[in-house]
Amino acid sequence: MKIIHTADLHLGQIMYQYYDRVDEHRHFFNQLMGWCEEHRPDALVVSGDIYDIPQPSASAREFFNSTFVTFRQAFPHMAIVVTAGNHDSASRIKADSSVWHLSGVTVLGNAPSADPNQRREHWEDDYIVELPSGFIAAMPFMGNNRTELIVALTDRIAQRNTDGRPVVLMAHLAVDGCDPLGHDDVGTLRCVTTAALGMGFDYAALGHIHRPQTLGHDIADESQPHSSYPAGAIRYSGSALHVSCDETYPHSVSLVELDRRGGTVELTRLRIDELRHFYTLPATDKPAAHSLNDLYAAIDSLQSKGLRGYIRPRIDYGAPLPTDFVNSIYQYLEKTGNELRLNPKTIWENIPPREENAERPIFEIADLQQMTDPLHFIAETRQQYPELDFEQLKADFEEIQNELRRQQESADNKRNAKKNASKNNESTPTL
Ligand SMILES: [Mn+2]
Repeated sequence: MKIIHTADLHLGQIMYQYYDRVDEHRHFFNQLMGWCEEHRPDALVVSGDIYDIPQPSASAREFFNSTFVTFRQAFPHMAIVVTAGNHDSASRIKADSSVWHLSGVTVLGNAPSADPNQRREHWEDDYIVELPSGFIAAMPFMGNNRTELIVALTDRIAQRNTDGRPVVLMAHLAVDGCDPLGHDDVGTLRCVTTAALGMGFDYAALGHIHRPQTLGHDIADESQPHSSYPAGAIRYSGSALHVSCDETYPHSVSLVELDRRGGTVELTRLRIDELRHFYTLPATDKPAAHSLNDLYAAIDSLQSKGLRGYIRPRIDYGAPLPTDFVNSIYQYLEKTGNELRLNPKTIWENIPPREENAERPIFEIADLQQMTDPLHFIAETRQQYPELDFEQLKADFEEIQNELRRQQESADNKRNAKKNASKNNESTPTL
């Protein structure tokens, strides 16, 4: 059984609240298309975080649809299995499942109910894709990390798998011992143990952690093109793009070959060529900019090399800058046709030492300007609230967000209904 494993697409991501990344995603899928052509896998699996936000834009949805229709048409015999991650709205993803099913693409949104009374007999089969060459257990993100449901899936496969075919498990979760470098929830990640996933799989194709890695193996191995593991390997393919500037490590897609149940796992890392990289300007081996002109000179030199990417200014704290210098940089970059893009979170160098006893703020102003999620602020300051049950608070926030979303939807529906009603009135001839 041969699969290509990727995850954490984060389609529709708007970088720094300004830049659409659709061309970067297109560049990624062009490479993925090439790898599918070259390696002819039995299945392409995408382990969660299809979109960057629960309510993706129409253009992000259109991009997903047209991309996966293209893959289906190009590779009619390749299974395609896509699951929802924590960034996705499980029910919105599920809403389109039946349409995808018609074209043989498995798209799974909701995790099974935590309440056993709500689950019908052999519910497991809804999450199992059987291929001539093997089985795929596809579990979407579960807010409650009920790993016993994962074990139920692989137990069910064990019943059906009478001829020793290999088993792939897809899930979107954090596992103990993973290296979450670059992950925005570091410190609040709820991990499951590897033991909790059971022994019923040969390869666990995980999503959620953006750094490619095989659990229990040195991260340095990621520079090798090939590795082989005994059955039961647990791996994060890593995200399709570097989702933030902290993720500058190499990204890859995992090509996995499995010979049989309990056999060996042969991994090939297919290195992704990113359309845009992250740069600090001036580079850290050079002096920080002492003026906007210094910064512009560094931008010009990057542009003259034909490089594209997101640049983060590195400026001397004492540099004389206009108060709206960030806008000036945006304007300057426009001449690159936005091939060079601004990460407005400036790195300040040579900040004068504070006086003894002076209180050091937890956040710089620039940090606060960048912060859009109140939970992020609370997470960073939680040591000041020892009584706080952060997980509860997080759940409450989610509930409020969902309620707001529902209200917005019903307001939209009412408005549209009104609009349609008045349109109909206009077209009705008056006698
Ligand atoms: Mn993700």
